[in-house]
Amino acid sequence: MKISGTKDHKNGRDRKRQYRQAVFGTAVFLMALMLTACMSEKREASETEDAAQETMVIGFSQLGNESDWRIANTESMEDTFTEEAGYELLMDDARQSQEKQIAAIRNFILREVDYIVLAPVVVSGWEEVLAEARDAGVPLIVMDRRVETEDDSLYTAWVGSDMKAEGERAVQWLEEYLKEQGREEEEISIVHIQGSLNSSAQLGRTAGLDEGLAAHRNWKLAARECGEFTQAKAYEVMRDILKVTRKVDVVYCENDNEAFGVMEALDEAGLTYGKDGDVILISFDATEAGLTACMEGLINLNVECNPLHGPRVEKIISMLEAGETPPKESYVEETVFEPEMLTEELI
Ligand code: GYE
Repeated sequence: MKISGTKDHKNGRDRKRQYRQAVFGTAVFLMALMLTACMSEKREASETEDAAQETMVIGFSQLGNESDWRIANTESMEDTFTEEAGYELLMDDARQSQEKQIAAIRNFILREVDYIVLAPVVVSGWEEVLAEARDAGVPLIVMDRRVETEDDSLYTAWVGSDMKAEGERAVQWLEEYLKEQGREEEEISIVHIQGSLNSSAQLGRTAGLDEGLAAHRNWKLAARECGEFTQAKAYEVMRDILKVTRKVDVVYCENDNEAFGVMEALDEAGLTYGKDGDVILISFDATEAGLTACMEGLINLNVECNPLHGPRVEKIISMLEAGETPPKESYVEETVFEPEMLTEELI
């Protein structure tokens, strides 16, 4: 199977290389005329040229900085694509704006980077700019969240988590947990704090819960609000929900930062939560802070979502450089955590 962009990209890189070589060759010729005696300078220039050719330039459009997960994800990219490893990482923080991400991709194309890595803020609206990257011959790797396109030749590969499976794991756990407590017939009032709307993380985790709601007639959706994956926004929406109802059996938070915001609001309202509390708290990500809260019994279930994609992206790039075809989609294996499973060493 032909990998989109790869061949053109190789041609593009070859052209760039030929161009550089031509420029370099002319420079060396002139130098030789002017400084025929100065052989050492020529040698130095040649070494510099070799080093320049070896550096691979990666344009990385990161969607923002909203959560602990995101920070860990950015750090993983920075730790992988280092100068010592032969890379120049050009990172652009789009601050949750798709427009900014599109502008960043266009800028990377203009700068003739070798690869583009995109962590997309939303699933839709990418066709045009992805086609521009493909037509320019720059391979584009989608990381973490997904893009929805009919034409999957618009990107080279994707690596990330199965967010719907994460939601399903949470729902399955809740089902079993309620059964253990003899509450399978009881009316269960669920508050749902969603992540940033139209992101594949939100869509997948929401779809998982929706399936659970459809399958259990006694599960009732008491409220559904967007917490934007942040502690501050989740606190705000949860505080407002608690002004309307205090009958809350479960809060389904789509990430750890939201869970912390929800805890603040529950604390203020005098409601208890977690292992020994009244409200069952479910969260996603399993960041260090999230797992610690889970170990302490404040979060009943933390569904893992692994942010350390740097080495995975690098593996895809290495395969492309070697002329191999990386898998179009790579899913990361993940699990779930309950308080009893966690120790400080594990975290
Ligand atoms: O769960 C959330 C982050 O896309 C999986 O984005 C990622 C999500 C993650 O901000 O914390």
